[in-house]
Amino acid sequence: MPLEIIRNDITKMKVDAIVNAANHTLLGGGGVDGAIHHAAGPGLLAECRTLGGCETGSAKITGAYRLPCKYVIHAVGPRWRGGSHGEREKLISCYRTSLALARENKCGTVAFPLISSGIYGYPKDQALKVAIDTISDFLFENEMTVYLVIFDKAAYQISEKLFKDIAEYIDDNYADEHTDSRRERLRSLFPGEDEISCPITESAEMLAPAAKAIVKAPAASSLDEAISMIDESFSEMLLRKIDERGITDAQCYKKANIDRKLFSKIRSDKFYKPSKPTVLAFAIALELPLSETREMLMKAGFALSHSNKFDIIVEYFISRGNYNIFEINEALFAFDQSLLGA
Ligand code: AR6
Repeated sequence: MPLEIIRNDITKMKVDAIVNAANHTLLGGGGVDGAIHHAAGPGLLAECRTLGGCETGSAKITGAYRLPCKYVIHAVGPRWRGGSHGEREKLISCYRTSLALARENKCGTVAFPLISSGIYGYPKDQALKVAIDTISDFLFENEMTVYLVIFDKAAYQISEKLFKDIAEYIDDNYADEHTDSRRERLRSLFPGEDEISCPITESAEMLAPAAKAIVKAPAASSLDEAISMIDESFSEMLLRKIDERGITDAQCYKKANIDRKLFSKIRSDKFYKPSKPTVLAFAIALELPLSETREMLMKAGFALSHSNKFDIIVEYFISRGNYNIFEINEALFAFDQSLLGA
């Protein structure tokens, strides 16, 4: 997945480069800077002494010594002084300069801490938004896997209002699920159909992609005939929708935060069986309304269920026409759910 938000200690990351939240002297300090120098050993400080410091908003690269990565990119974030002193521009510039350095040094994988959000006091929710927006802009133009490493859960906060709204939406929908009759649930599974022509078991939601076709299809006289009636596959629907939207494959998989290799696999295998988060990532990238999202899920053997928070959160965003995958992932992370994408 090109941008992945994970909880970890950045000094443990086995990537090509990790980014350090340094100060302008580049001679070490507290926070993640202290942890990186401690883990790398004295060789790192010796190399840093030769660099002559670094301006705020910029970055410099060194070797990684005893760390399990190849390079350390030392970025100097702004100190928060109320927000009207160019802090945002300087923070954006930190991420851009670091990513450009990583690209120049042919790094395929890079891990960032949430720069400036600790000792430098940048409000964590705003620091997170700058990080996600700037990294995702870069990934639209460049092939790289970037990890945003969150050390403490409190550092990763969606706004209180959004959290409350989603929590209410989850509550309401769990309640709906428990008062729904089985028939109503089936109706929501097959919208627009008054009668379902043959008995379906409770596990219908989990049936294979062709379930809907099989439920509706006239009886086939032979197995061959039944197989020939197979519905459009997930991969076929995806490619059709990309054409209908008039976008390129790359625009679609980048927006879905899916890596190019996985997309190629899906493209070349008509019967590729994706995971549910992958299907949803494409549905979001294609900005499908709920009905088509359900159809695409069905083709891969899944359904949007009201018995888990992951589905309800994704549904919350789609039903509001918010197709920003990074915002959705922030919310999923805040509710301890797995993220969309590969
Ligand atoms: N792995 C990942 N993230 C971490 C780790 C870790 N091991 N340790 C802390 N964080 P900070 P700043 C998170 O204070 O705000 C230094 O003294 C932490 O929770 O390290 O840019 C420098 O020399 C926070 O979210 O950096 C500068 O003087 C984020 O990393 C000054 O601090 C950044 O917190 C820079 O302050």
